[in-house]
Amino acid sequence: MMRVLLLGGTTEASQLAQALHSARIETIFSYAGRTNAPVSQPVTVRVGGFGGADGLATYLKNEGISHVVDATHPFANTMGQNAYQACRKSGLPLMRLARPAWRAQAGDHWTHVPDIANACVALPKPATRIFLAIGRMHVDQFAARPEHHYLLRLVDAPEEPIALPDYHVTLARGPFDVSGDVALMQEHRITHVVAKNAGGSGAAAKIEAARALGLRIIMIDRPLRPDVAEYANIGAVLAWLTHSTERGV
Ligand code: 3Y8
Ligand code: NAP
Repeated sequence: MMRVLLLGGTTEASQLAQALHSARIETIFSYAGRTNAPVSQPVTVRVGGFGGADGLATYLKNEGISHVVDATHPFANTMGQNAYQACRKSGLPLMRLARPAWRAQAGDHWTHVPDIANACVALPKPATRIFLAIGRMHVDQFAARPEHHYLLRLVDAPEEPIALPDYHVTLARGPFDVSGDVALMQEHRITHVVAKNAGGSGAAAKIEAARALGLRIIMIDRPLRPDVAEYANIGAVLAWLTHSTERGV
């Protein structure tokens, strides 16, 4: 009897939940609980951490999970590592639904950095106006560069004060569109964009908008993920699930 744990929090995870529901495959959709009111799903939803890899292994056993799909964001690195450890310990099949990374095109002005701290260092010298579209968690690191004006796009209004002297918050939940992001960057006279290489369509609008406006992008490359079977599309995941069940995994 197939019972899937879908580790979600991305556009593709929500699309997969829809497909699993239509295929009548019993699924539990899991959110970390990072936002106040996450998008609703057509399957059972659970919210909150598991308590590390061991907590997840216990959850898998208690809930009789047969398959785990890691459809979390490419930067949700701890969740990815925990899922790998827990499934290996429990002997359960794990696969990752991951969208290909974005690639610079001719004419783009990208500076690649390995992490947020290096993104701070890569900011230009003269004071200018930066679009920080990397969520709430990492904003305070940019206090190291107080000379700039920052446009912050957040999902929820910040509860604690932002540690930057000069910023503007815009509240929005993606997926975003190019014309909206072009207008936003023109309105705020943005010269540079800081982005994570999330891939996929939900966060791509700002990349295409920056391209259209000829802006520089400081692109944070993805962290390495464990060596797990990885698919880029929903169909492949459904085939993997039904195939691995036929194989009696
Ligand atoms: C809680 C679930 C769906 C999912 C939509 C995708 C697209 C919109 C683009 C920008 C970039 C950013 C951020 C972003 C995008 C999708 C997808 C994606 C980027 C929600 C969601 C949860 C989160 C958590 C949130 C993080 C933050 C990151 C904002 C729901 C809306 C910047 C990543 O305030 C916080 O603490 C926010 C935290 C983790 C990154 C960070 O490090 O701060 N996502 N985003 C998930 C959970 O609880 O498990 O609330 O509905 C999901 C989506 N966010 O169903 O359509 O698929 O990527 N999310 C980044 O890519 O850089 C915004 O503004 O251009
Ligand atoms: P993270 O750093 O990898 O995870 C930190 C902890 O959050 C994990 O150890 C786990 O807690 C819990 N967690 C993460 N994802 C979870 C899930 N789907 N279900 C249950 N618990 C989860 O993750 P993050 O970067 O904070 O991202 C949190 C969520 O936001 C993820 O679902 C991710 O897909 C989504 N998201 C993230 C980004 C991003 O830029 N990071 C962008 C879009 C969406 P325990 O150790 O207690 O189990």
